[in-house]
Amino acid sequence: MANIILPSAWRIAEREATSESVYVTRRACLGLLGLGGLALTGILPGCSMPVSEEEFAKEPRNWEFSGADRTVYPAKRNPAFPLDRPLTAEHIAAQYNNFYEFSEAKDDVWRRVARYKPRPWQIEVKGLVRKPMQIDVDDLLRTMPIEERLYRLRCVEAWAMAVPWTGFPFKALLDRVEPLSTARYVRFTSFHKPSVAMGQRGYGPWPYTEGLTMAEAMNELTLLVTGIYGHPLPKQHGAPLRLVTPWKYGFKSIKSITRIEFVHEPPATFWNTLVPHEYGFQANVNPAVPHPRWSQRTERMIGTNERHPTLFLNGYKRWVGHLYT
Ligand SMILES: Nc1nc2c(c(=O)[nH]1)N[C@H]1C(S)=C(S)[C@@H](COP(=O)(O)O)O[C@H]1N2
Ligand SMILES: [Mo]
Repeated sequence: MANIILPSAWRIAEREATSESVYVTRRACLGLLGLGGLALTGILPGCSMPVSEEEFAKEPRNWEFSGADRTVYPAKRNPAFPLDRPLTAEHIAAQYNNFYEFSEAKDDVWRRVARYKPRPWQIEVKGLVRKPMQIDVDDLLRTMPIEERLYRLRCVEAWAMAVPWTGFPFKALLDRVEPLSTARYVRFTSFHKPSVAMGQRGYGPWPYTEGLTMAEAMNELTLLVTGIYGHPLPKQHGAPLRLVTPWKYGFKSIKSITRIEFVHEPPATFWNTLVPHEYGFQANVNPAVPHPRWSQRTERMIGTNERHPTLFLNGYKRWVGHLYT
């Protein structure tokens, strides 16, 4: 695909990673500084500051309680996952999102999801399982062991946040569908609706897909997330159901899941298909392995811009280290 990139934006992109893909690096957002590349649409998007907590509270909410989850939130916090840093402010996390179905910029996803409807929502679980199922997300919620966990999330672009997710361990779903011994990978598929998700009218192997090995999927850390900050997920965070694998780069944590399949062969995934030399299938957080265009040694916390050294496996070695020896 032809692409026009301003050299100045590129130099900044190398200093402070800005976008997952060479195909989509058209703008860089550095604090107050806005440098836009030329979008293919011909629009030069601005680089806006997040609105304040007070102003944000006046905006229409991007989440609502369903009948089922009225009783779920706030869920009891599981204390097994301590944080080494303060939580990111809710209004900051809610205004800085990677969700390419809606925008290539992070600062306007929360506005562009307006017409997206996360309910009613069916989830299909199939493939190499004894008990395949198709279930409404609210029926799933009603029967799963819902809890809150504090996790760090590290984007491959070298920014990070720390948030309270609400959800249930992937393992609980696995126990219900009973995978066959021939299942070696799990393939996740996001929604596909170009009429509301403008990004899906452009390039990309839509819908967004991701994958895990069975061992990764079964790990205690692997969470299917339905809420954040003690309430249901706002649309920009991937309502009504997303994956969170905190030891892997954020792009593995696929949003708005419609299908979960148990398969024998490694599944093709969105970023690995688009830019295979930059985004591997495994995508474990590792300060010693630089991205081809930037270092991964440190990360910037969104909201505070505080710098932290990147932790091996994002600090979750205790839980998942044994998977990779
Ligand atoms: N369907 C879908 N899931 C996705 C993405 C996406 O573009 N589409 N972006 C990923 C990336 S790159 C990151 S860093 C996280 C960001 O999650 P957040 O916006 O809730 O912080 O979502 C991941 N899940
Ligand atoms: Mo990301």
